[in-house]
Amino acid sequence: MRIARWTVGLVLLAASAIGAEGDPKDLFAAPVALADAAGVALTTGQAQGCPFAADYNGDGKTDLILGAKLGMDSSRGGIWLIPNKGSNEQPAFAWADGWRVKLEGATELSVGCGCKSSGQVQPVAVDWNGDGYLDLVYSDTYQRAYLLLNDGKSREQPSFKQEVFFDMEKKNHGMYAGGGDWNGDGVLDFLHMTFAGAQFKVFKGTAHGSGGIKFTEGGLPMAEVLKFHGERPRKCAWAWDYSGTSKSRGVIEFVGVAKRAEGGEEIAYYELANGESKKLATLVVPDGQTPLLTACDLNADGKKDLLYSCGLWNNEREKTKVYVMYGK
Ligand SMILES: [Ca+2]
Ligand SMILES: [Ca+2]
Ligand SMILES: [Ca+2]
Repeated sequence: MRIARWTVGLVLLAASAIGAEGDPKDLFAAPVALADAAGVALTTGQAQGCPFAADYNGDGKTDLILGAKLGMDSSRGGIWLIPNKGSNEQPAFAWADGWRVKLEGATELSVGCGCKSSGQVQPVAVDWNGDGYLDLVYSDTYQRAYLLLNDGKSREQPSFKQEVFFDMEKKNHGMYAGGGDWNGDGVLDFLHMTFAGAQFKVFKGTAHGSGGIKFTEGGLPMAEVLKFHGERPRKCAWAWDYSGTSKSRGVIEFVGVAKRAEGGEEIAYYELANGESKKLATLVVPDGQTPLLTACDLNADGKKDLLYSCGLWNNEREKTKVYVMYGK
Protein backbone atom coordinates (compact mmCIF):
# COMPACT_ATOMS: atom_id res chain seq x y z
CA MET A 1 0.00 0.00 0.00
CA ARG A 2 2.79 2.36 0.99
CA ILE A 3 4.73 1.57 -2.19
CA ALA A 4 1.67 2.20 -4.35
CA ARG A 5 1.14 5.66 -2.81
CA TRP A 6 4.79 6.53 -3.34
CA THR A 7 4.47 5.60 -7.03
CA VAL A 8 1.39 7.82 -7.46
CA GLY A 9 3.33 10.70 -5.83
CA LEU A 10 6.21 10.29 -8.28
CA VAL A 11 3.86 10.35 -11.25
CA LEU A 12 2.22 13.56 -10.00
CA LEU A 13 5.64 15.19 -9.47
CA ALA A 14 6.67 14.34 -13.01
CA ALA A 15 3.41 15.78 -14.38
CA SER A 16 3.81 19.07 -12.47
CA ALA A 17 7.43 19.43 -13.66
CA ILE A 18 6.22 19.27 -17.28
CA GLY A 19 3.36 21.63 -16.46
CA ALA A 20 5.77 24.27 -15.15
CA GLU A 21 7.25 24.67 -18.62
CA GLY A 22 4.04 23.82 -20.46
CA ASP A 23 3.25 24.25 -24.12
CA PRO A 24 3.92 27.88 -25.11
CA LYS A 25 0.84 27.73 -27.34
CA ASP A 26 -1.29 27.46 -24.18
CA LEU A 27 -0.05 30.87 -22.98
CA PHE A 28 -2.25 32.77 -25.45
CA ALA A 29 -5.80 32.55 -26.74
CA ALA A 30 -6.49 32.20 -30.48
CA PRO A 31 -6.25 35.47 -32.43
CA VAL A 32 -9.33 37.67 -32.78
CA ALA A 33 -9.57 40.70 -35.04
CA LEU A 34 -10.15 43.99 -33.25
CA ALA A 35 -13.57 45.39 -34.15
CA ASP A 36 -15.94 48.26 -33.48
CA ALA A 37 -18.97 48.11 -31.16
CA ALA A 38 -21.06 46.52 -33.93
CA GLY A 39 -18.47 43.81 -34.48
CA VAL A 40 -17.13 45.17 -37.77
CA ALA A 41 -13.42 44.39 -37.94
CA LEU A 42 -11.09 47.38 -37.79
CA THR A 43 -9.61 47.73 -41.26
CA THR A 44 -7.35 50.70 -41.73
CA GLY A 45 -6.72 52.52 -44.96
CA GLN A 46 -3.00 52.25 -44.27
CA ALA A 47 -0.33 49.74 -45.15
CA GLN A 48 2.04 47.68 -43.00
CA GLY A 49 0.70 48.84 -39.66
CA CYS A 50 2.40 48.15 -36.34
CA PRO A 51 0.01 48.28 -33.36
CA PHE A 52 0.69 49.13 -29.73
CA ALA A 53 -1.81 49.50 -26.86
CA ALA A 54 -1.85 52.23 -24.21
CA ASP A 55 -4.39 54.61 -22.66
CA TYR A 56 -3.31 57.82 -24.40
CA ASN A 57 -6.43 59.86 -23.53
CA GLY A 58 -6.38 58.92 -19.85
CA ASP A 59 -9.98 57.63 -19.56
CA GLY A 60 -8.88 54.31 -18.06
CA LYS A 61 -9.55 52.35 -21.25
CA THR A 62 -6.65 50.99 -23.30
CA ASP A 63 -6.43 52.60 -26.73
CA LEU A 64 -4.75 51.55 -29.95
CA ILE A 65 -1.66 53.25 -31.34
CA LEU A 66 -0.84 52.32 -34.92
CA GLY A 67 2.33 53.20 -36.81
CA ALA A 68 1.76 52.64 -40.53
CA LYS A 69 2.73 53.55 -44.06
CA LEU A 70 0.45 55.92 -45.98
CA GLY A 71 0.10 53.26 -48.66
CA MET A 72 1.97 50.48 -50.42
CA ASP A 73 3.29 52.90 -53.01
CA SER A 74 4.62 55.38 -50.48
CA SER A 75 7.84 55.43 -48.49
CA ARG A 76 6.22 57.71 -45.93
CA GLY A 77 4.26 56.84 -42.83
CA GLY A 78 2.62 58.25 -39.74
CA ILE A 79 1.20 57.30 -36.36
CA TRP A 80 -2.54 57.11 -35.60
CA LEU A 81 -4.23 57.10 -32.20
CA ILE A 82 -7.51 55.18 -32.10
CA PRO A 83 -9.58 55.59 -28.91
CA ASN A 84 -11.22 52.61 -27.27
CA LYS A 85 -14.98 53.32 -27.39
CA GLY A 86 -15.81 50.05 -25.64
CA SER A 87 -14.33 48.73 -22.41
CA ASN A 88 -11.08 47.03 -21.50
CA GLU A 89 -12.91 43.68 -21.40
CA GLN A 90 -14.70 44.34 -24.72
CA PRO A 91 -12.68 46.95 -26.63
CA ALA A 92 -14.21 48.74 -29.62
CA PHE A 93 -12.12 50.50 -32.25
CA ALA A 94 -13.25 52.29 -35.41
CA TRP A 95 -10.84 53.71 -37.96
CA ALA A 96 -13.11 56.76 -38.38
CA ASP A 97 -12.20 57.75 -34.79
CA GLY A 98 -8.46 57.69 -35.51
CA TRP A 99 -6.35 60.80 -34.89
CA ARG A 100 -3.20 61.20 -36.96
CA VAL A 101 -0.36 62.38 -34.73
CA LYS A 102 0.63 65.99 -35.29
CA LEU A 103 3.77 67.90 -34.47
CA GLU A 104 4.11 71.46 -33.23
CA GLY A 105 2.48 73.86 -35.66
CA ALA A 106 -0.23 71.31 -36.51
CA THR A 107 1.83 69.61 -39.23
CA GLU A 108 1.13 65.91 -39.57
CA LEU A 109 3.92 63.61 -38.50
CA SER A 110 5.39 62.25 -41.75
CA VAL A 111 7.97 59.51 -41.27
CA GLY A 112 10.51 58.70 -43.97
CA CYS A 113 10.91 54.92 -44.09
CA GLY A 114 13.40 55.03 -46.95
CA CYS A 115 11.57 52.74 -49.35
CA LYS A 116 8.00 52.07 -50.40
CA SER A 117 8.21 48.28 -50.34
CA SER A 118 9.99 47.94 -47.01
CA GLY A 119 10.42 50.13 -43.96
CA GLN A 120 7.77 50.61 -41.30
CA VAL A 121 6.82 52.85 -38.40
CA GLN A 122 7.09 50.95 -35.13
CA PRO A 123 5.85 52.88 -32.07
CA VAL A 124 5.69 52.30 -28.32
CA ALA A 125 4.18 54.67 -25.74
CA VAL A 126 5.66 55.65 -22.37
CA ASP A 127 5.32 58.72 -20.18
CA TRP A 128 8.92 59.80 -20.77
CA ASN A 129 8.89 62.94 -18.64
CA GLY A 130 6.35 61.77 -16.05
CA ASP A 131 3.85 64.60 -16.65
CA GLY A 132 0.85 62.28 -16.98
CA TYR A 133 0.63 62.58 -20.77
CA LEU A 134 1.78 59.66 -22.90
CA ASP A 135 4.81 60.23 -25.10
CA LEU A 136 5.76 58.09 -28.09
CA VAL A 137 9.03 56.48 -29.13
CA TYR A 138 9.22 55.06 -32.61
CA SER A 139 11.65 53.53 -35.07
CA ASP A 140 11.49 54.38 -38.77
CA THR A 141 13.21 50.97 -39.23
CA TYR A 142 15.64 52.68 -41.60
CA GLN A 143 17.94 55.29 -40.08
CA ARG A 144 16.64 56.72 -36.79
CA ALA A 145 14.48 56.25 -33.75
CA TYR A 146 12.60 59.29 -32.48
CA LEU A 147 11.04 60.56 -29.28
CA LEU A 148 7.71 62.40 -29.50
CA LEU A 149 7.03 64.44 -26.37
CA ASN A 150 3.33 65.11 -25.76
CA ASP A 151 2.78 68.87 -25.36
CA GLY A 152 -0.14 68.19 -22.98
CA LYS A 153 -2.54 70.54 -24.77
CA SER A 154 -5.17 67.94 -25.67
CA ARG A 155 -6.05 64.51 -24.33
CA GLU A 156 -8.05 63.43 -27.39
CA GLN A 157 -6.05 65.09 -30.16
CA PRO A 158 -2.51 65.46 -28.83
CA SER A 159 0.40 67.05 -30.64
CA PHE A 160 4.04 66.34 -29.99
CA LYS A 161 7.53 67.83 -30.07
CA GLN A 162 9.94 65.56 -31.93
CA GLU A 163 13.54 64.77 -30.93
CA VAL A 164 16.00 62.20 -32.25
CA PHE A 165 16.24 59.27 -29.84
CA PHE A 166 19.20 57.67 -31.60
CA ASP A 167 20.86 57.46 -35.00
CA MET A 168 21.23 53.92 -36.33
CA GLU A 169 24.44 52.21 -37.44
CA LYS A 170 23.70 52.96 -41.09
CA LYS A 171 20.73 53.37 -43.39
CA ASN A 172 19.30 49.91 -43.90
CA HIS A 173 15.82 48.51 -44.53
CA GLY A 174 16.04 45.96 -41.73
CA MET A 175 16.51 48.03 -38.58
CA TYR A 176 13.49 46.75 -36.72
CA ALA A 177 12.23 47.54 -33.24
CA GLY A 178 11.13 45.26 -30.44
CA GLY A 179 10.50 45.68 -26.76
CA GLY A 180 9.28 44.15 -23.55
CA ASP A 181 11.44 43.37 -20.55
CA TRP A 182 14.88 41.99 -21.44
CA ASN A 183 16.59 42.35 -18.04
CA GLY A 184 13.79 40.98 -15.86
CA ASP A 185 13.07 44.13 -13.81
CA GLY A 186 9.47 44.34 -15.07
CA VAL A 187 9.98 47.68 -16.84
CA LEU A 188 9.50 48.10 -20.59
CA ASP A 189 12.78 48.31 -22.55
CA PHE A 190 13.27 49.43 -26.15
CA LEU A 191 14.88 46.85 -28.43
CA HIS A 192 16.82 47.82 -31.57
CA MET A 193 17.13 44.82 -33.91
CA THR A 194 19.88 45.61 -36.42
CA PHE A 195 19.92 44.20 -39.94
CA ALA A 196 16.83 41.97 -39.57
CA GLY A 197 17.77 40.62 -36.18
CA ALA A 198 21.54 40.15 -36.59
CA GLN A 199 22.03 41.86 -33.22
CA PHE A 200 19.69 42.67 -30.34
CA LYS A 201 20.53 46.00 -28.69
CA VAL A 202 18.64 46.96 -25.52
CA PHE A 203 17.88 50.53 -24.47
CA LYS A 204 16.98 49.77 -20.88
CA GLY A 205 13.77 51.24 -19.47
CA THR A 206 13.96 53.06 -16.14
CA ALA A 207 10.85 53.84 -14.10
CA HIS A 208 10.67 57.25 -12.43
CA GLY A 209 8.10 59.33 -10.56
CA SER A 210 4.52 58.04 -10.73
CA GLY A 211 4.31 56.03 -13.93
CA GLY A 212 7.17 57.60 -15.86
CA ILE A 213 9.49 55.44 -17.97
CA LYS A 214 12.44 56.53 -20.08
CA PHE A 215 14.89 54.48 -22.09
CA THR A 216 18.70 54.71 -21.94
CA GLU A 217 19.80 58.01 -23.43
CA GLY A 218 23.06 58.93 -25.12
CA GLY A 219 22.61 57.10 -28.42
CA LEU A 220 23.60 53.74 -29.81
CA PRO A 221 26.90 53.37 -27.88
CA MET A 222 24.87 53.32 -24.64
CA ALA A 223 22.70 50.35 -25.69
CA GLU A 224 23.49 46.92 -24.29
CA VAL A 225 24.27 44.32 -26.97
CA LEU A 226 22.64 41.08 -25.85
CA LYS A 227 24.65 37.88 -25.94
CA PHE A 228 22.57 36.09 -28.52
CA HIS A 229 23.19 32.96 -30.60
CA GLY A 230 20.85 30.52 -32.25
CA GLU A 231 17.31 30.69 -33.57
CA ARG A 232 15.84 34.16 -33.78
CA PRO A 233 13.03 36.26 -35.22
CA ARG A 234 13.94 38.89 -37.78
CA LYS A 235 11.71 41.59 -36.34
CA CYS A 236 9.41 42.56 -33.44
CA ALA A 237 11.03 40.53 -30.64
CA TRP A 238 9.10 41.14 -27.39
CA ALA A 239 10.24 39.67 -24.07
CA TRP A 240 8.01 39.36 -21.02
CA ASP A 241 7.56 36.76 -18.31
CA TYR A 242 4.62 35.27 -20.22
CA SER A 243 4.48 32.00 -18.25
CA GLY A 244 5.31 33.40 -14.83
CA THR A 245 8.13 30.83 -14.62
CA SER A 246 10.91 32.47 -16.63
CA LYS A 247 12.89 33.60 -13.58
CA SER A 248 12.72 30.26 -11.79
CA ARG A 249 13.79 28.57 -15.01
CA GLY A 250 16.57 31.11 -15.72
CA VAL A 251 15.35 31.99 -19.22
CA ILE A 252 14.13 35.03 -21.14
CA GLU A 253 10.84 34.24 -22.87
CA PHE A 254 10.12 36.20 -26.03
CA VAL A 255 7.97 36.22 -29.14
CA GLY A 256 8.79 37.60 -32.57
CA VAL A 257 8.13 37.54 -36.31
CA ALA A 258 10.21 35.05 -38.29
CA LYS A 259 10.39 33.85 -41.88
CA ARG A 260 8.96 30.41 -42.60
CA ALA A 261 10.98 27.91 -44.60
CA GLU A 262 7.90 27.26 -46.75
CA GLY A 263 7.41 31.00 -47.42
CA GLY A 264 5.59 33.75 -45.59
CA GLU A 265 6.07 34.76 -41.97
CA GLU A 266 4.98 33.47 -38.59
CA ILE A 267 4.76 34.61 -35.00
CA ALA A 268 6.88 32.30 -32.89
CA TYR A 269 7.81 31.80 -29.24
CA TYR A 270 11.45 31.55 -28.16
CA GLU A 271 13.49 31.15 -25.04
CA LEU A 272 16.96 32.59 -24.47
CA ALA A 273 19.18 30.91 -21.86
CA ASN A 274 22.86 31.74 -21.33
CA GLY A 275 22.97 33.56 -24.67
CA GLU A 276 21.53 30.62 -26.62
CA SER A 277 18.12 31.13 -28.24
CA LYS A 278 15.74 28.36 -29.24
CA LYS A 279 12.38 28.49 -30.99
CA LEU A 280 9.90 26.38 -29.02
CA ALA A 281 6.64 26.95 -30.90
CA THR A 282 4.94 28.59 -33.85
CA LEU A 283 2.12 30.54 -32.20
CA VAL A 284 0.29 31.63 -35.33
CA VAL A 285 0.73 32.02 -39.08
CA PRO A 286 -1.01 35.34 -39.82
CA ASP A 287 -3.61 35.35 -42.57
CA GLY A 288 -2.15 38.50 -44.15
CA GLN A 289 1.28 39.71 -45.16
CA THR A 290 3.91 41.81 -43.41
CA PRO A 291 2.93 40.96 -39.84
CA LEU A 292 4.22 43.36 -37.19
CA LEU A 293 3.92 42.60 -33.51
CA THR A 294 4.07 44.07 -30.04
CA ALA A 295 3.22 42.54 -26.66
CA CYS A 296 1.29 44.73 -24.24
CA ASP A 297 -1.77 44.46 -22.01
CA LEU A 298 -4.75 45.44 -24.17
CA ASN A 299 -7.46 44.28 -21.74
CA ALA A 300 -5.58 45.52 -18.63
CA ASP A 301 -5.87 42.18 -16.79
CA GLY A 302 -2.17 42.10 -15.88
CA LYS A 303 -1.31 39.47 -18.49
CA LYS A 304 0.59 40.47 -21.61
CA ASP A 305 -1.35 40.10 -24.85
CA LEU A 306 0.11 39.75 -28.34
CA LEU A 307 -1.04 42.47 -30.70
CA TYR A 308 -0.23 42.11 -34.37
CA SER A 309 -1.24 43.51 -37.69
CA CYS A 310 -1.04 42.17 -41.20
CA GLY A 311 -2.48 43.17 -44.53
CA LEU A 312 -2.96 42.78 -48.25
CA TRP A 313 -5.74 40.19 -48.40
CA ASN A 314 -7.33 39.30 -51.72
CA ASN A 315 -5.35 42.00 -53.49
CA GLU A 316 -6.97 44.62 -51.26
CA ARG A 317 -3.88 46.74 -51.09
CA GLU A 318 -3.15 49.40 -48.51
CA LYS A 319 -5.20 47.83 -45.80
CA THR A 320 -4.24 46.55 -42.40
CA LYS A 321 -6.17 44.48 -39.89
CA VAL A 322 -5.19 44.22 -36.23
CA TYR A 323 -5.45 41.06 -34.15
CA VAL A 324 -5.06 40.31 -30.47
CA MET A 325 -4.09 37.04 -28.79
CA TYR A 326 -5.01 37.50 -25.15
CA GLY A 327 -2.60 36.20 -22.54
CA LYS A 328 -4.16 33.37 -20.54
CA1 LIG B 1 -8.29 55.50 -23.36
CA1 LIG C 1 4.88 62.77 -20.84
CA1 LIG D 1 -4.04 41.09 -21.02
